[in-house]
Amino acid sequence: MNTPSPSESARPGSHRDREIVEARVIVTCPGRNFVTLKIVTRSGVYGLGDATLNGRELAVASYLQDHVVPNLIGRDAGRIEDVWQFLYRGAYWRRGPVTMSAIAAVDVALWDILGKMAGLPLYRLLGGRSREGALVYAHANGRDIGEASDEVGKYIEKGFLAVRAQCGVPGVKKAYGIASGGRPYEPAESELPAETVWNTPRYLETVPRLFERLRADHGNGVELLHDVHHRLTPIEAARLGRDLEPHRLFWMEDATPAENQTSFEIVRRHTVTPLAVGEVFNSIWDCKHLIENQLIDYIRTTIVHGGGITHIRRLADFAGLHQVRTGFHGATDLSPVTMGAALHFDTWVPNFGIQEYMFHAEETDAVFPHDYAFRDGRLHVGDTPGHGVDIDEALAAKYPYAPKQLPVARLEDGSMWDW
Ligand code: GCO
Ligand code: MG
Repeated sequence: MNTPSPSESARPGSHRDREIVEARVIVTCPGRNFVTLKIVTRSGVYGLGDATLNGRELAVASYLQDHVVPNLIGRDAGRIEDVWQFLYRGAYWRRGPVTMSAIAAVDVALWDILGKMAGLPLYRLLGGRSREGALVYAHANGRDIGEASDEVGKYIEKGFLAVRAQCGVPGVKKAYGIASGGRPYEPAESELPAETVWNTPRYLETVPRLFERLRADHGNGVELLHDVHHRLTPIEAARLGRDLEPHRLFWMEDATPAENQTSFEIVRRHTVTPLAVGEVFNSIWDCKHLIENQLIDYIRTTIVHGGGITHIRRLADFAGLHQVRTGFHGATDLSPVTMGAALHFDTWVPNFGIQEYMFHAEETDAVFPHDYAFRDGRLHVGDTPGHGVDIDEALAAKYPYAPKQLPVARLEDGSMWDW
C-alpha cells in the first residue's frame, strides 16, 4: 500500500482524507426490508450503497458485515476500480446475487463519496447529461381487464408516458402483479412463501385481450409494457409475442426463464414484439450471448444486483455496441439509494431505454430522503453531490427487520413452476 506524503495528506481529498475508517450495515423495514451499507472516511465524508436482495436480505448483510467490512477498513475510498477487482477477483468465488449485491453496495457507496468529495452529482462523474430526464414506466394492475384499463387511465392522467399493465386471469388465484385489498402491489407478503397456482392456457387467452382493450380505450399515444415473469416456455412466449404484435408493446418482459440464453433464439425467431430481460441477472456473463446475438432489445440488470456502477457501466457499454438499450429494474424492493444511483446512470448512459418506477411507501421515503422528482413522465435527478440519497439512521432504527419471502408458483396438479 502506498503511504501518502505529508503534503498530500494536508490537501482536502488526499489519501488520508479518503481513508475508510468505518463501514456499517443498516437493516431496516420502513414498509419493507432494506439493507444499506454506509462507508465513512477519515474526513467524515460518507457514502451509501443499497444491498437489498428481496427475501434473502440477511445473507447479504452477513456477507458484508462478516466478510467485506474487515477488508475495507484502512483502504483508500478513491480506488473504486481496485476495490471492485479486489472484492470480485479476490474472493475467488465469483458472481451470484449475494456476492454481486454486496459488491454493488460498496461500489455505489464509493462513487457517492467520490461525488461528495468532488462536489459533483454522480451523472457528471460518469460523463455528463445525455438527456433532460429519464422516461419511466409505472405499474397498473386490476383484478380484471376493465379494472386494469381504468388504472392505466389514471396513470396517463398523472402524466405517465409509459405504463406496465397486468390483470387477473380467470381461474388463477393470486395472479402475478395484482394488488389485493386496495394496497399497492408488494409480492413478498408473508414470512414463509405464499403458494400461488399457475395456468398457462388461461393466461395466454387473457393477455392479448387485455392489450386489445387498452389500445381501444387509450389509443396509441402511450407506451405499454407487460411482465410475463418467467412463466412461459420459449415456444409459448413466441406465441404470446406474436399475438401481442398488433398492440405495439414497448416490451414483453421475462417471457421465459433465461438461464439458458439460447432459448431466446426461439422467441426471437417468431416475433417482432421487443424483448426485455435481466432483472435476476447479476453479471455481464448472464447476458453475453443474449446481447451479442441481438436476441433482446432491453437489458434490465440494474446497479444493486449487478455489482454496482463499475460493472453495470461495462454491461451497458457492451449492450450499446449491439443496439440493446437499458431498462433498469426499479421495483419497491430496490431502495431509494438504488433508484438515485440508477437515475444518475440513466441521465448519462447513451443507450438509455426506460426506467421502471414503482413508488416507495411514505415511511421508506422518510427514511431515505432524496432529491429525484417526477415531472412530465420522467424522473429528474438533482445536483446534490454524489447520488443524492441519504439515510435517517435514527428513524431507520425504529423499523426492525421483518422476515418476508417471495411467493412460489405451482401448476394445478401441484408441480412447482417458476414464480
Ligand atoms: C418487476 C419485477 C418485480 C419482482 C420483484 C422481486 O418487473 O418489477 O418483476 O415485481 O417480482 O422485484 O423481488
Ligand atoms: Mg419483472
